[in-house]
Amino acid sequence: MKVLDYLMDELEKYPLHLSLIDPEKQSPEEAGEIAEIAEKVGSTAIMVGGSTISETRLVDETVKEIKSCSSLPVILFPCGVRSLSKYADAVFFMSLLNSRNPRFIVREQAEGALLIRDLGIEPISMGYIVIEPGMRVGEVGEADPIRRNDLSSAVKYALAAQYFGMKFVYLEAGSGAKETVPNEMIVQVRKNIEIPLIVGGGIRDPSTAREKVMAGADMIVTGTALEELFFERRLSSIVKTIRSCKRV
Ligand code: 1GP
Repeated sequence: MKVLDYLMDELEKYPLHLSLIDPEKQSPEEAGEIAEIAEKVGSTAIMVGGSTISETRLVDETVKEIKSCSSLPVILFPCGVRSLSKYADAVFFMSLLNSRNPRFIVREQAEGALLIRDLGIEPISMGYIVIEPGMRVGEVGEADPIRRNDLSSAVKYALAAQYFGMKFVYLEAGSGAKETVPNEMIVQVRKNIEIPLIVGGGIRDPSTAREKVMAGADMIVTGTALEELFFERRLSSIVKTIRSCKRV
């Protein structure tokens, strides 16, 4: 089954949680252990990526270890061609729509397109929109982050993603952000698009995750929360909370 079909089927049942693992933040073996726990507590897929990956080998080793410890699909969340691993099931083929640099909108993607085809990784098209504060990904991706009160720009970019035929929209506040994507922004974007909405950046507890889902997020990404010691109980409670929310 294609990963996109799997995600869409799961979305029919409840809002989803995706676990983001940055290969540069732990050893491949530790990444495998995190993935095993993520699967145990009900996360739907493992995303692998980070803003500064320079070594494909590290991504390969991390993905291989994750695959050996968990049966969840591994979806690459690439910052560029070097983040592509032949061992992954799929790749978010993403365009950083509010970047100032064409490299992050389409050029790096063009560089990777043949490789993705030849390696047989499933591309899943996604519009990626960076919201203030944007953090490291906002800097590296040369984004003009959307201001937290600029709801109409968020809606315009999200609708543009839909009109481009992208499968998902991702509103990203940046990894480790103190301020998450504003709930009202999620409400407005949800009201104006028909494709699933992913929200991430700074979500580390069940009540924040619940707010985002109640505002209209279909999928919640957490990364930093998985890097903490003894994260299992907290992750389990985040995932349970997300799954128990009634969709808007
Ligand atoms: C970053 O949105 C993700 O791309 C996850 O952010 O690390 O803050 O969970 P956190």
